[in-house]
Amino acid sequence: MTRNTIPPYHAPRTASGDCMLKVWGRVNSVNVKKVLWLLEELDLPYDRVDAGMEFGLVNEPAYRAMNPNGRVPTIEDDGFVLWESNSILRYLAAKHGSPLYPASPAARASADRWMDWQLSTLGPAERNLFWGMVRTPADQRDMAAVMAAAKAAGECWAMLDAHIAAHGWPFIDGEHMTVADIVLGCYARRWFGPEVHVPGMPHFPALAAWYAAIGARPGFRRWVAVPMT
Ligand SMILES: N[C@@H](CCC(=O)N[C@@H](CS)C(=O)NCC(=O)O)C(=O)O
Repeated sequence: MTRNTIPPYHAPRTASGDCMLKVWGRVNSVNVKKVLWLLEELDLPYDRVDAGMEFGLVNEPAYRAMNPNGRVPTIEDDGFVLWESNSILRYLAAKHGSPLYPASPAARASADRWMDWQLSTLGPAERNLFWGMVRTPADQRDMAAVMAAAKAAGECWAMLDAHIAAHGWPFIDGEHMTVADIVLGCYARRWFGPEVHVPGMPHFPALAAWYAAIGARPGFRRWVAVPMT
């Protein structure tokens, strides 16, 4: 496995010399990418510490005290510790009054719904596709599991493709981008990427148009478009 070479981001300091916001997590994690992309959208200063997989740290008592799951990402924001990437996105966007987390209850719930769908349905469906094709040497791949995951993930993406096509919106939930676009955009990278291409993957025109649009966001280009490792 190659180490990701993106240098840590050193944001401008506050008057005391510290960033209020600290992020723990390796940059090749899909869940960390969500947070880093959002931070780019919000233009927030932060410090990041590599953690997880080859960087370790997640089993250290001090890290476990923050995040007993031993997973990444974790954030600390002015003394408040939070884990679960989708919750982190909701928290940061809400705290900074960003329209990325809409104020109206219905629009907010709809964004929440797609984020929950990623956690409950899409993520488990596509996991073996990513892990098999990206994190497993070719001669050790369980291609039956990879193909089953490609089929299951395709069924999920077909649903989102139909949703986007039916509404004709530029973003998942309407005319404006939300945190749901960030979450699903990070996962769409794992569907459209050449790294995971296997025979028979269906083409989804509406999904591809949406993916091209969010793919132009600077946060996507910086953190998500990079080669998957
Ligand atoms: N539901 C959690 C999942 C967290 C998770 O599983 N993160 C993975 C990286 S994507 C992880 O920590 N893997 C172990 C490691 O990096 O050591 C979230 O969305 O934050």
